[in-house]
Amino acid sequence: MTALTDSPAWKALAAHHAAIKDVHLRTLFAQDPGRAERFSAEGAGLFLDYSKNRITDETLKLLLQLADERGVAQRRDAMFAGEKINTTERRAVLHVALRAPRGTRIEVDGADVMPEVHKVLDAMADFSARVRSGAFTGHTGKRIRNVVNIGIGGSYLGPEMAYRALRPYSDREMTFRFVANVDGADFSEATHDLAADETLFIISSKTFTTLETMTNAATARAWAVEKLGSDAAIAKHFAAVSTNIPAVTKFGIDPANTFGFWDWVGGRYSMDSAIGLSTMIALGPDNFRALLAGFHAMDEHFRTAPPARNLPLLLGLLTVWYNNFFGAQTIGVMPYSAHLARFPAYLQQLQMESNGKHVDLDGHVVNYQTGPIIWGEPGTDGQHSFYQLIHQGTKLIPVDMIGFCKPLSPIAHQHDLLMANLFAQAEALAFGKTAEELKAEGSPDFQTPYRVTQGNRPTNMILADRLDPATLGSLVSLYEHSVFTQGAIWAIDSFDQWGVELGKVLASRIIPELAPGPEPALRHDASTNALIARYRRMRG
Ligand code: G6Q
Repeated sequence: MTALTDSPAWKALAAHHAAIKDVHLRTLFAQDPGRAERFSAEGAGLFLDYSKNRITDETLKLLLQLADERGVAQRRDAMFAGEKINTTERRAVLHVALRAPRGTRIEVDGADVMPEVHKVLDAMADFSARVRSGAFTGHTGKRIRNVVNIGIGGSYLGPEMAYRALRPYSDREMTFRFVANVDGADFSEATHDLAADETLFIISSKTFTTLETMTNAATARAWAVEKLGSDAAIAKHFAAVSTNIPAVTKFGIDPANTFGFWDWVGGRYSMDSAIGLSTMIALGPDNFRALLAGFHAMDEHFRTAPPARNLPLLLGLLTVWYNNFFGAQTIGVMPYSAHLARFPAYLQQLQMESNGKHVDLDGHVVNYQTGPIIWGEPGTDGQHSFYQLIHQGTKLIPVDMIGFCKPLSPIAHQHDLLMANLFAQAEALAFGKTAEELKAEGSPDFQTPYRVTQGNRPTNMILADRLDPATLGSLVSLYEHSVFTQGAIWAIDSFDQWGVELGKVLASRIIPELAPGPEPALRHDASTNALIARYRRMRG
């Protein structure tokens, strides 16, 4: 394949960018009142208005041509067919199988994976139902009222995000906590008010070797045994989710409480696998299946919708447009929903671990920018903090805004205020306020330069009916496939994460050097040596 920057569409986009980079959204809207209708698309319960982007019909045509030239559709079909598109790990990438309905056939190495997927889902449903009904009891015969998920990264961010997002659908009689950090404070804070005889720990770890999770799992075991007075309590207070069943068995967790998944599920793509066990216990099996159905609806949309109306494809291509042609380094994601407080953090891993790569699939260092930095906070909170920089700073920050037409909260009258702010921010970012407008409004002259808001700041507006399980599934899948689209354009492996390995290796070298006793000979750089020595001194 031609190098990305030499491809005809890329070159045409570069020339096109030079021609339209200074054109204001005010001009684009004035010249083309039909653009709001034309630059919007709908699918799997989500509506996307992308008209407030710095694009024309020509931009869209060239971006779609780029997707075509780079074989995005072929790579997508290879993923859905179970081909080993994660080439650096020689693995299939099949999170789409986790939410495919019964009866679908998806093969990896000639074997249909779907019967196993549904077997695990059924086992999770049975276990969840027993925990929720009180049929599953703890060591002293009491029902389980607290669930603590112990896991980190992909084995944490999804479950926590989903629980917070869908709390109104959860069993309010139960408490759900999430422990990720190896900082003992995380475990202490999560458990300080919990009764051990009513608490279930779910150890969520694909590998069952991760330092943080194994350390917290050992702490949880000691906590439970100490409070319940017997090793036998482990069988009644621990469940596990892993691909490494021998390690789970060695830890002492009852095989009946153990749920598997497969190497073709990447950690950051695993919230809809058994890693979602805490989600299923919180919401109940039916709501979890609705979540999966939402994921699947967007998968089908991505697989079958025509390119010009394909939401994940469009979102991915717009990211490439700003990242590579406008030089935007970051993208803000602002959900106008307090329930989606952890959604930006979830997307941060999804996007940055997937597309933070500097080598292409052929092993060559790339000569173009890859994955942007993702960050965000719920609106309206962010408006009273960092939005100033987006409105009037010197950096271009494209923003995705997410809103829901119906509230989840019973305090429904506040919802119009929330939505008014959502629409107002997108309007202000796009159109700003000119000196003339300020003057006409009577703004004092001396303030005018400071009050001018340039506008021309792009946004995508994603609207849905209501934040329910299916909508959350669809929303996550939208971003998964947007990330996929970007990775396919940049010809990188979006499914490995070699960059996180080095730090892990170095930490394991330093751990024994911090052990109590005489200071060992340190052979790091001068800075690291001095920091270790200072820590040992100050720790006492
Ligand atoms: C995700 C990453 C990473 C992983 C954690 C936890 O794609 O691989 O975030 O999920 O390191 O790993 P385990 O589930 O194996 O404990």
